[in-house]
Amino acid sequence: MNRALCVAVLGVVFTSMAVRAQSVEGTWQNHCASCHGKAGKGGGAGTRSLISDDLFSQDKDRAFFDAIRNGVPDTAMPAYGETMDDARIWGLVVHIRELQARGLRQEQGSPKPEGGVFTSAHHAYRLESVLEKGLVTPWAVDFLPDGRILFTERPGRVRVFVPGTKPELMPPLHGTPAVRDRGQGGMMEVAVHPDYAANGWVYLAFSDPQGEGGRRSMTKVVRGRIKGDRWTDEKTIFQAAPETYSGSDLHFGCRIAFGPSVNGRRHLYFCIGDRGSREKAQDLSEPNGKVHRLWDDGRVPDDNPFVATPGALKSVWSYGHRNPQGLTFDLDGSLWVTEHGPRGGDELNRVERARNYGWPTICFGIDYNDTPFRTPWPREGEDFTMPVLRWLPSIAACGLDVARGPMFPSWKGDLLAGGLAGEVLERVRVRGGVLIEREELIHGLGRVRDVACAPDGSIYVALNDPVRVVRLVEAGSNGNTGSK
Ligand code: HEC
Ligand SMILES: [Ca+2]
Repeated sequence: MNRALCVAVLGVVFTSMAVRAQSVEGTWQNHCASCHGKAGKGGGAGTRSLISDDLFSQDKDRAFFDAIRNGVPDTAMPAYGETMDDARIWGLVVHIRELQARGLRQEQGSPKPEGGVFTSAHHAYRLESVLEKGLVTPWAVDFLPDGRILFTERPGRVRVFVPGTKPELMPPLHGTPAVRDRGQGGMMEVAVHPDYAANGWVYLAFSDPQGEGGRRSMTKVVRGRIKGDRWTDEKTIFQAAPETYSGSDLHFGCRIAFGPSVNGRRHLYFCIGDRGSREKAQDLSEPNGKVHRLWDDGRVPDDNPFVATPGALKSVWSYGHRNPQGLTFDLDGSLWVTEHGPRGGDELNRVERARNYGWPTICFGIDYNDTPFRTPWPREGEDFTMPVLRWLPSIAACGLDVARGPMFPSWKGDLLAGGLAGEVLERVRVRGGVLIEREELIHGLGRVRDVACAPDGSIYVALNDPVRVVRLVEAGSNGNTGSK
């Protein structure tokens, strides 16, 4: 090798080593901001602003990646594929998404009511207060057919609220299971059986404490009945093996959804997060990072996908999930899950039998310390199901339901997704597995923990910080019936 070439090669090696150690933010400031601007607003060397709705789209992920890697012909945009690895190039796309989200929020603000009325693509709506006090960290909301509303509180309570009465008049049910109230754990999901009128069953999912001082825990599912102010007839539906309990207080997952009736019986689906042990999401012998499926009485269905796989847990329905905290069937019978990504890359996935959703091998996010992870697309030989929608940056997806009507008929069948850190409720329209439309319905009122469509079609939202329960009620249709 001649000296000049050797120096050139070493130069590339050193540059790429230096670039690798850098935060994504640092790379942007050193290599990109001179033309695109610190905040992505453009101006240098003929660049346009990256802050536009058009460019803030997941359809542009690949195009952005390719532009950075290969350059843009006939413009000043250089190719970085020689000096940066693919992971860093993807990290820069993630950084652009963060700049766009910030910039667009500054320009457009949050949905704002006029005279109390919010306008959106197909309906106008008002926000009505349901509860301003009386709850501590409400985690889940569901409805009894007689109009009573069930709330869980993460510290370990279930309350029954009669609309119109004072919040002080909703004492917690006696006899609900003990929980480990630490970190992300506690009393989490409550779900009323769709055939409640006939069977009276209510389901709970929570962090079940075990061991000395109850310091280890794992997601557990039980069902029981509510008689007066008592929780009775409790039966365990799912309890993981003792060795799966851990001291981690992260990623319990913890939502429940019921399948359609099969000859008078129903399947029960529930999700458990990776509990901070990411590799377990790929291990079929572990409950972590899975959507599970049982009969509603806890028995394992004979036709579950892994019943005959040696070592696999028989309840596993799908795997490779990080921390799913939204789970619902839509009106076409598809099951949907929303899950938290790391820094960037929350996902909306259509849950299909036996499929692998990729965590921790791939995801759209980067590491929390702002260093790259890898590209979000499967490589040759990897067989992962990709999300229908990814949130970049993350909203900390939590709570998912479907608009069922009769209120808001033009939203019927649309998914309603909440976000904690994003403080957002979004309406998401997917048809035939394809994302068609999305819009923010509320933003900035608090951390959205759960969303639930009431029997009358109004949409309940449980907020944390500050604690509030509100509902969206129709304020007149704008005459537009839907499909864009
Ligand atoms: C010397 C100026 C210059 C530098 C440095 C530069 N770009 Fe560009 N970039 C451009 C121009 C010019 C375009 C094409 C016009 C446009 O899209 O604004 C472009 C286009 C892009 C696009 C496509 C955007 C679109 O509108 O479709 C992306 C993404 C991009 N650049 C990212 C980066 C990143 C990341 C870096 C740093 C690693 C970088 N650029 C460095 C000038 C530059
Ligand atoms: Ca995934």
